[in-house]
Amino acid sequence: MSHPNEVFIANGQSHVFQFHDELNAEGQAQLKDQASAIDLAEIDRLVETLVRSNNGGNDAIAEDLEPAPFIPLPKNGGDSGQWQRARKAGEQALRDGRVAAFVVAGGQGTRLGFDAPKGTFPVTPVEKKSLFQVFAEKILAAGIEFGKPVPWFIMTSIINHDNTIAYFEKHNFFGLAADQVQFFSQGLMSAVDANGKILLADKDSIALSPDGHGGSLRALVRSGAIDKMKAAGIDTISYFQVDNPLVRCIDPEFIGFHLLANSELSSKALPKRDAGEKVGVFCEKNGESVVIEYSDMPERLASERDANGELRFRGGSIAIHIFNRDLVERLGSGNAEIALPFHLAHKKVAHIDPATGEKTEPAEPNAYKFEMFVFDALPFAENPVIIETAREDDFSPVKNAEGSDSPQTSADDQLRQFARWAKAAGIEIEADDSGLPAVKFEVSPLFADTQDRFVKKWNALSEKPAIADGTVIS
Ligand code: UD2
Repeated sequence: MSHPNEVFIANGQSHVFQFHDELNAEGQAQLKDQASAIDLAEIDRLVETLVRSNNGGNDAIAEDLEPAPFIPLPKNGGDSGQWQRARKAGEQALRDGRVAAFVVAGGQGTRLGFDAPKGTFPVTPVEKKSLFQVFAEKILAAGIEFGKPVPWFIMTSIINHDNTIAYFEKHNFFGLAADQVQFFSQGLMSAVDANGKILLADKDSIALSPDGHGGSLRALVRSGAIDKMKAAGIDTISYFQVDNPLVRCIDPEFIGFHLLANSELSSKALPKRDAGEKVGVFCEKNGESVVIEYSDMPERLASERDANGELRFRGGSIAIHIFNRDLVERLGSGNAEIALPFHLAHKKVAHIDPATGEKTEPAEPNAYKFEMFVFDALPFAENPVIIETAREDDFSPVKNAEGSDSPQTSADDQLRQFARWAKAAGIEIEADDSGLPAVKFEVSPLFADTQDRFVKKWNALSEKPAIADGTVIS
């Protein structure tokens, strides 16, 4: 193979090696390593189609949109028989060992301002368990309930891969078997300037960032995770994000809906809280299901109301999906014809000015980053299914340090859930109008991770603990 320098010269990117001769051997090797991992043809194509035309990949995206229908919860008019059949089918798939859990945890977590892998952030109200511990215990509980351990795949990125693994090792994988948890790192993309020139983060390194959660599909294939699933007889992948402690990592009803419909990609929707809520929206465009990200949704459509006064485009996407393994293989195989599109993000990226060799901290966005979004898989999927879920049982993410979607709101939502379960079991708990209990207590996922299970387990306890501030039911 030729030295990457030659390839970079041929592609008008010679400046990447401009400081090469000033570097020590280690710096030279690092630069060469990073450079050889870049797909210059892909960068060229993206610069042509996205940066030069400056359309961010979103041109005309919001034309001809209709709201996508979703299967309502029984309490909102859904057919309870259908939900029961789904639950049975999902439980059978879990007993048969066909399901893996998959969390995408490669993001930078900048909004939270937490300088460690986001999954290690403490979230539960009493024990301050981390996001990763909550998920681990839910996955462990599902394995115990259905008699087959559920394998868990965790996508990291170069930013947090080693720290994530070290964290799990330190905590003995929270009770899971070490080989039940598999880590792999997602791909990277180089940032470019407005002229399509690749930016140097330092003289010996390229400005690289994770390729978006949509990069998970090709990372699942490239890392060999998909082959491992195949070998283990897994065809159903339960996908969730790292920031949401309420998520039902393994949800038999959801799995059942997916399998009974022979779906390649199923999604959970919840009615948007208000027109401005920052979640994607399930839509139909030319007869296909799509998710339109909130930032691409025209205000006019986002706030449109139907005859009942409800938001017309109300099916919010909370990034909980089930993928069929074949779809991941197809989309992650590297065939450009059927790959996810890239979106453009205009960001501030500190870089080395090729003219002066000095590091520049831009005051304004100077760089374009390329990211894939996993929900762009939807139009490629056969028989997509969208089911409604209840916000209080599936979604309360930790995104911001304060205000909405913060550690405080998420801990409160967990408390409300525990209080609802307690009430359903006949336990008297004082709570305010929003359902927030007066005492802070916590239910371990290993005791119960649904209301039904809680009631059953609670009723079976010979000695029932008094619930007070700091009580942990485990
Ligand atoms: C995402 C969705 C939004 C809604 C919301 C629900 C997008 C573009 N928007 O918004 O529609 O569903 O979630 O909470 O997805 N990640 C990686 N690698 C990356 C980038 C992100 O693993 O390169 C992970 C990240 O660790 C996190 C998840 O993807 O688990 C979400 O990323 P985000 O915080 O950028 O998404 P957000 O909140 O803008």
